Amino acid sequence: EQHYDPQALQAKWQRRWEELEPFRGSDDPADTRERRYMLDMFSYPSGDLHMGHAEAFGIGDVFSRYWFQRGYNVLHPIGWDSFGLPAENAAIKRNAHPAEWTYANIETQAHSIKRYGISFDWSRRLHTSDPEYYRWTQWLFVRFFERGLAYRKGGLVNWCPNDQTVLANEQVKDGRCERCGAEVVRRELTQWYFKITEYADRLLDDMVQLEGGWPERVLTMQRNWIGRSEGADVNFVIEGRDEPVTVYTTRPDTLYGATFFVIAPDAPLAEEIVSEDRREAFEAYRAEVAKLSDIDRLSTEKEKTGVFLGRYAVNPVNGERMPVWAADYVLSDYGHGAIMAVPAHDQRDLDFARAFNLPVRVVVHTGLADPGETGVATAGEGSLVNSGPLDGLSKAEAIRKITEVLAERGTGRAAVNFRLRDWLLSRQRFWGCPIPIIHCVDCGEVPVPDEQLPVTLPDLRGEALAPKGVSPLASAEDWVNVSCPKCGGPARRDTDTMDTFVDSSWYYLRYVDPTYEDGPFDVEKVRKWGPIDQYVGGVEHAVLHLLYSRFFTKVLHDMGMVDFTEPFTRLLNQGQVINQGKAMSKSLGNGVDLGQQIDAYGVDAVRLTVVFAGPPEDDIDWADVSPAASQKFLARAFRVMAEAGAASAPGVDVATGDLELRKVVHRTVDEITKLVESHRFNVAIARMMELTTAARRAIDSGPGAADPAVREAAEALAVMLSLVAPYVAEEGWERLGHPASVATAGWPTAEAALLVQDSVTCVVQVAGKVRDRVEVSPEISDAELEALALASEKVQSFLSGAPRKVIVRAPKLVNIVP
Ligand code: ANZ
Ligand code: ZN
Repeated sequence: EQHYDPQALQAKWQRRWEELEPFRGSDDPADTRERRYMLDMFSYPSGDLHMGHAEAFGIGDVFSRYWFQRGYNVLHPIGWDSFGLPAENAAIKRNAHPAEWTYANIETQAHSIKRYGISFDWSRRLHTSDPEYYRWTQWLFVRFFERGLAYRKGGLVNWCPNDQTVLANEQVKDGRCERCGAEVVRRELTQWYFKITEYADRLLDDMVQLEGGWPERVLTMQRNWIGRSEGADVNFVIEGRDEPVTVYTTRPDTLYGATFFVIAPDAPLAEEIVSEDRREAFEAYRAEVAKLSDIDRLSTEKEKTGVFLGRYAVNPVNGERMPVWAADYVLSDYGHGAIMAVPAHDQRDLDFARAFNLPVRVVVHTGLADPGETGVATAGEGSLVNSGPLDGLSKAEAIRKITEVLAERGTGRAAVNFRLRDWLLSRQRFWGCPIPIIHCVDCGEVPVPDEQLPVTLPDLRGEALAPKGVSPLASAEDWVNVSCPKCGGPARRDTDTMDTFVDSSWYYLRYVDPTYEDGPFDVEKVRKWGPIDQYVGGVEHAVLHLLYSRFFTKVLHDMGMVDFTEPFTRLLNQGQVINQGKAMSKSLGNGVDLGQQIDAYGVDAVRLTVVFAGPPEDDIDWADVSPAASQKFLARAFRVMAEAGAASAPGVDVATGDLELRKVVHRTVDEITKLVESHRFNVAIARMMELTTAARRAIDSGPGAADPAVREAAEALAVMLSLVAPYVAEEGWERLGHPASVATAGWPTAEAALLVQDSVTCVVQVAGKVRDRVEVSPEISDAELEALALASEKVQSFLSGAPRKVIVRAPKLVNIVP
C-alpha cells in the first residue's frame, strides 16, 4: 500500500512513540554524550492548542530533533504555567473550583501536543499549580525575603471600583477601566515587591553574554526598560522649608537655564509645601491626575496641565527664585519626584512653559532657532552661554565642571538613575501561589517555616472567589487564623497570592527533576544541563518573563545554587500566525482552528507549512500558505520512500549507486545541514523538496527504484524530514526496512568527494516552458552555452527561424524568446 494516509499514520505512530519514548534526556552518569537543553516557553492552559502553539512548538522541535539526530543527549521538557486569572473567572461563572477548569484544559492540551508529535520528554512534565511545585515557589520567596529582596510597601495602584480589583497600567485606557469603562481611581495599598532594582546594573552589564544569541530587538527593549541614565543630583532650597529638595537631572550643564521647578502632584512633598491659598486648586488637580496612568502622564501628545503651588525654589548656582508647580508629567516614583525645568532644552518643559507663560532661557548655543519662538527645544551639542563660569564650555565639559562645583559646595553630586521599578508581585486573587508569610502583632512579618511548606490554598469555589476588593483568601477564616511560628501568639496568614510571573521565573530549573524533594531543583543536575542552549517563545515576554527569569537566575547564583548568571544562552522569537493580513480575532471572524487544519491536512502537513512559510522570526499569514500543497509534497516523499523500500533492502553498497543521484543527495545533505545550523529552516525544506524530485526522476526515468542511490536518497530524506514531518518520516523509515525510531537514526553525513561539481544541469526554456536539459561545465561561458542550447534538437523543434531574443544565465538557465 503506497497511499499516503496521514490520519492512519498518526494513530499508528503516536501509539508506538508512547512505548518507545525516544525523547528521554538521560541522567545516566555513564552517558558521555554532549548535552543540549532545548526549551519552549511553557503553555498557559486556556483551552486547546491554537495556531500560535503550532508555530512555536513546530519551530522549537526543529532544533530539538536536529540535536537528537546529531547524537546529543537532549533535554526537551514541557509543562504548564497553570495558575492565573482566567481559571478563576471560569470557576466563578460555573460555580466550580479553578483547578477543575485548569487540569481539564491541561489534559486537552497534553493530548493535542502528543498528537502534534513534538519531541518532548514527558517524564519531566510539571504544572506550576501543583502543591509539589508551588511549595518551592514559596521556599524561594522565603529565601528572597531573608535576603531583603522581598519586602512590603505602601503605594498607589490602579483600582477599578466596579470590578473591585487592581488593574495593571496597561489595563487603564484614558483613565477608564479597559473592561467595564468605570473611572479608575488610584488606591493606596500595601503590596509585596521583589527588589529587582538592586540587580539593575547586573541585568544591564550581563547582556554582553547575550549579544549575538538573543534578538537585538529584545536586548534593546530590556535596555530601555531598565533605562540607566547618568547625571547629577542637585539640591534646591525651597523658601520656608528647612530641608533642601533634591532633583535628578541628566543635564546639570543646563542649571543656569532652569526657570521653574516642578513636583509630582502625587508626591508627599507637593502636599506638604503647597501654600494655603493654592491648596484647594492643588487638591482638585491631584484628584484628576490620580485617574491617569503613567503612560498617559508621560505622553508628549497630551496637553500640559498643572497648578502653581504658591512657593519658590532657589537655584543653588545663581540664587534665582523659581516658581514651584505641580504637574502630572513629573512622576512621583522616578528620580526624586521633582525636577528643575529647563524649557529651552527639554521639550516637555518647553510645552509646559508655553502653556503657562513661563520664561525660556537658552544656555546652550546650538546654532538652531530660539526655542522660545519655535516651540522646539534644542537638546543637541553646543557651547554654553548665560551660564557664568560655564560659558564657552561644551556640553560634556560643562557637565563635568558643574558636577565638580556642586560636589565641592555640598549641593550636589554625580548620580545614576534607573527607569526600572521594583516588581510588584502581590495579587488579590485566589488562583495563585499563596505568599508564605504570617503577620503577627508582636513579631511582624514571619515567614512560614520551610518544613510547613507548602501553604496550600483553602478550598474555595464559585461565589467565594468573586472579587470583593480584598483577596478571596481573606474570607477563609479557618485558613487565615493561625498561631505565630515565632511566639505562638494569634496571627494571620498573608492573603495575597503571587503574580504568576513568579512561578515562571524558575520553572526551567525544576525540569531537570520535577519530583525532587530536597529543594526547588537538583543543583547537581542543573550544573550538568544548564544554562538553556536554545529558548523559543513569543516576543511579548521581552520585558516581563525574560527579565524576571534573568533576575531570578542572578539571585540563585548569589545563593550559590547555579553556576551561571544568564539562564537562556540563545533566544528565538517566532513570528505570529495571522490571517488575511490581520491578527486572528473573534470579532474579525478570521480565526484558524488548529484542530480543523490537522483534521483536513494531517499533523505533518500543518507542521511543514508552519516551518516552510518563511524565516522562523517572521509572521505567517495563513491566507498566503497552502497546507494542501504541503500534503501533496509529503505524499510524493512518502511514495519515494515506500518505493525505494519495496525495491531494495537496507545495507546495500551505496557506492555502487547512480553517481549523478548520489551527488545530488550529498550536496543536498551538505546544504541542509548548513541551513538548519543557521536557522534557515524554510530553505532547508525547499532543498528536501528538490531531493524528492531528483529521487522521483531517478525512479521513473533513471536507474530505477532498486538503485542503491535511490535508497540512499530516500533514507536521507526520511531522517531530514523527521525534523518537520515526524509521522511520514517514521513510516518511510519503517518501509525502508529500519527499526523505529527515525528520530534517533542519526543525521546523514555528506561525503566530501561527492560534493565536487563536475557538471551542472542547465534548463533550456522556449517561451518560458522547459524544453530541454543539458549537462554543462559549471565554468561554461554565456556564448558557449547559448550555442549549445540552440543546437538542441528538442529546442529547434519549437523554433521556426531565428529567435527574437536569447537570455543566458550560465550555467543554469537559457531562455529563448521565439
Ligand atoms: C533638567 C533637564 C534639562 C533635563 C534638559 C533634561 C533635559 P532619563 O534620561 O529618563 O533618566 N526627570 C527627572 N525626574 C523626573 C520625574 N520624576 N518625572 C519626569 N521627569 C523627570 O531622564 C532624566 C530627565 O528626566 C531629568 O533631566 C529630568 O529632566 C527629567 F535640557 O533635568 B532633566
Ligand atoms: Zn509572633
